[in-house]
Amino acid sequence: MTDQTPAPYTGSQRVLSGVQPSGALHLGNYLGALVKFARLQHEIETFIFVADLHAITAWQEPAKLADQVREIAAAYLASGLDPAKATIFPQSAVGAHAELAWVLNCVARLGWLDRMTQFKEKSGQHKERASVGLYTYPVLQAADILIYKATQVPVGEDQRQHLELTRDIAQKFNHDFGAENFFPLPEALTQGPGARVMSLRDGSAKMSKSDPSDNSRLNLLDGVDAIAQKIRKAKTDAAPLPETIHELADRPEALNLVGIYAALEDRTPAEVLVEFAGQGFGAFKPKLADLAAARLGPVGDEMRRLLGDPAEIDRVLAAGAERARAAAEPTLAEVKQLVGFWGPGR
Ligand code: AQP
Repeated sequence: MTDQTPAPYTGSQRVLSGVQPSGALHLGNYLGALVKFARLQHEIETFIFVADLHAITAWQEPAKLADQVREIAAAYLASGLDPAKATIFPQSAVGAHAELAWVLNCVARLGWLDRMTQFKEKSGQHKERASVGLYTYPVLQAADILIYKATQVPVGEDQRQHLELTRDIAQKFNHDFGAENFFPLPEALTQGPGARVMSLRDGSAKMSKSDPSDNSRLNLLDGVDAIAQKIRKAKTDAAPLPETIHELADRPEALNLVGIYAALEDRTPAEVLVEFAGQGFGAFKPKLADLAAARLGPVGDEMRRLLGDPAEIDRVLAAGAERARAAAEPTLAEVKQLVGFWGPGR
């Protein structure tokens, strides 16, 4: 082992992830994130937060934000997260995230942040009007992960670059403060079906909460009729489905619908094509609509039931916040010591 290769991290394995309360949750969030959270909680200690600090990097109506947080919590629970297994909490209820983020802001380099493509996409043509928070968002994300010394981060493909940045920040912190292996270098768990669900209106854009067209996404709270209608209206082409995936390379909308079908059935797109090769979208879309309604309908129903009892959601979030604070505070105390901040007797 050379000086450049730190010894492997030997601390416990932990999962950390979150979703922003910035709009209606959709199929991409469900397949790219929520389904993975529910699976991982049975395997590894799991922390799942509602990313309200991230949400305010864009304007959020103050009178609605707390309910938006409850809605994400309801989606977590309806997707199978169990508060007895996973720690579920609002990010803003654990101050250590923001405190560590400040320290990591002083570790991360401007040049690293300048390369983040999500900032470029989200700030659009007028980046000087974007909030400073939107720019440093990936550093807060690094703090979210590292405050729990999380080793695995289940996210959609769009977050891969931010995870790379987290690794760079962790490595630089460990190096600068002479604390080899203090922070683990977390891994992005992006693999699996549904890692990148695309818009139903444009196969080259990801399905997103902030897309102005509601027809571009299947929301978890859409009823069965809305799901069927959106799939009926989804952009496609006139050609029948081919036998192999590589024949879909220049048909992004068709590829997306086949990918969604596969992810919802936990099959590969190739297996789906074996079943549907030669058939047109007139035959494929009703099957997809039935499948999507069967998978998402019960999640939406359960969310509605949970949202009818906000006090119960609040109890889950408050208990989770207490557990999360207890897990985060020792790391923050160690960070302060490593950085050399004042403390009694230090
Ligand atoms: N289209 C997608 N396909 C697969 N995974 C996706 N995720 C988001 N969109 C897709 C994953 O969902 C998790 C939570 O995302 P987020 O809400 O924290 O932020 P985001 O990635 O910015 O999600 P949106 O829907 O695109 O929101 P807006 O429009 O507000 O930016 C993440 O793991 C993400 O990868």
